[in-house]
Amino acid sequence: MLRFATAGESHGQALVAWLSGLPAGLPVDLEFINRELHRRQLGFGRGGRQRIEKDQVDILAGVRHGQTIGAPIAIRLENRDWKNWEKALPVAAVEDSEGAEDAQRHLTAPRPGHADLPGAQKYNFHDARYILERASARETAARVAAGSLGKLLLREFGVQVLSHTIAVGHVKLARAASWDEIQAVCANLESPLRCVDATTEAAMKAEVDGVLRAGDSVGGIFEVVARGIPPGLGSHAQWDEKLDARLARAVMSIQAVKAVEIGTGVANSGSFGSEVQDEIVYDAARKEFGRSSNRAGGLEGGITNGQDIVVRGYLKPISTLRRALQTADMKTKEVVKAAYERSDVCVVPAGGVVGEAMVAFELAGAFLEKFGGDSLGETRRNFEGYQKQLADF
Ligand code: EPS
Repeated sequence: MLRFATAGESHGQALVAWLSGLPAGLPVDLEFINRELHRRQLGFGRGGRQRIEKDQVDILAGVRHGQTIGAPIAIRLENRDWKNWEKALPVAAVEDSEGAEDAQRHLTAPRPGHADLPGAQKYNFHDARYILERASARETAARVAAGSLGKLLLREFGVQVLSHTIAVGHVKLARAASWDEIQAVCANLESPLRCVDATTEAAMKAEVDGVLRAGDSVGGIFEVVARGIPPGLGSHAQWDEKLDARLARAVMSIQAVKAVEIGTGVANSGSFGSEVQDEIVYDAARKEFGRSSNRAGGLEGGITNGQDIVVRGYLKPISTLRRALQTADMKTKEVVKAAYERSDVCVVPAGGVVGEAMVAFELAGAFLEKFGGDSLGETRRNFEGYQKQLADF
């Protein structure tokens, strides 16, 4: 079973990821993983933190001589900012002394929309510091490292997982993006918002500029597209085996995501069946079933159908606002302005990279459930046997 978990606070020593279940013999391309980590750090609207961090994967276990060995993989990502937080968040108990309290950077004015207050209530701290440190989207760096290993497995079988921005605030891409355009926008590390359309991207940039000036923040929509996934991953047979449900959970778990859409699911709910279902076609030369459109986003009955997998994540605006909203102090219970600390104002392009990681990881898991294999060669044999079954179908 393919699994991963992360640990680490935003301003702690490091983030770590633990991953298990990849077959042995998978080549591990460190440059690829570092490029993915770099892509996550980009985007117009990020805060000052990205000038401090330079995420680079440090693999501690499970990879030797450039390949997986079937053992659990342990990954460490340094937090360069830790040196500025050592005094605030030491591991050891803090002695009572003058100034010790201030050094801990308590946060008692919870930000509406953030995990600050419910987390503090749940864990019984009258300070949101411990909560926000872990709720922080800094954690997504560890997810991208883990997801990039899922991508490396899928890459062996001709699958690519990419993303692009389809909305920032009120500005929305009004047309479909082609695969070539999505590939180009993912290859272009200079693209400020990772939108395939230059005019729309300029309007998106203006939207971010506006909120920067106003001390506000803005959300948006990213779209993840996976190409090359064979039909037959996931299952209709049981609720928790449905791959659309699993993908939705994986993307919904990303910080600030408040809605997930598969294909054009939202628009489909307001259309007639004849306008929504993708008609089935057969390509005799390739001995392949296909669809004349892909409104289902590559999933029917919770099973992949061979079309592109399309998953959209809807991000709410970041809850840290320079022009702070009203809140109630956790200690004094007085009405105050919510806390403000350095933050991003728009994370949609980075959200897309994290979305790719989560989708890739979930697809890699479903792929290994179907094809199994303790070594990559065994996985490949099983995959090829299935390819033959499909061709003979
Ligand atoms: C975040 C707040 C900011 C972001 C951070 C997520 O960090 P800081 O409080 O250190 O300025 O930059 O994201 C990252 C560090 C990252 O690498 O994505 C938050 O509160 O969620």
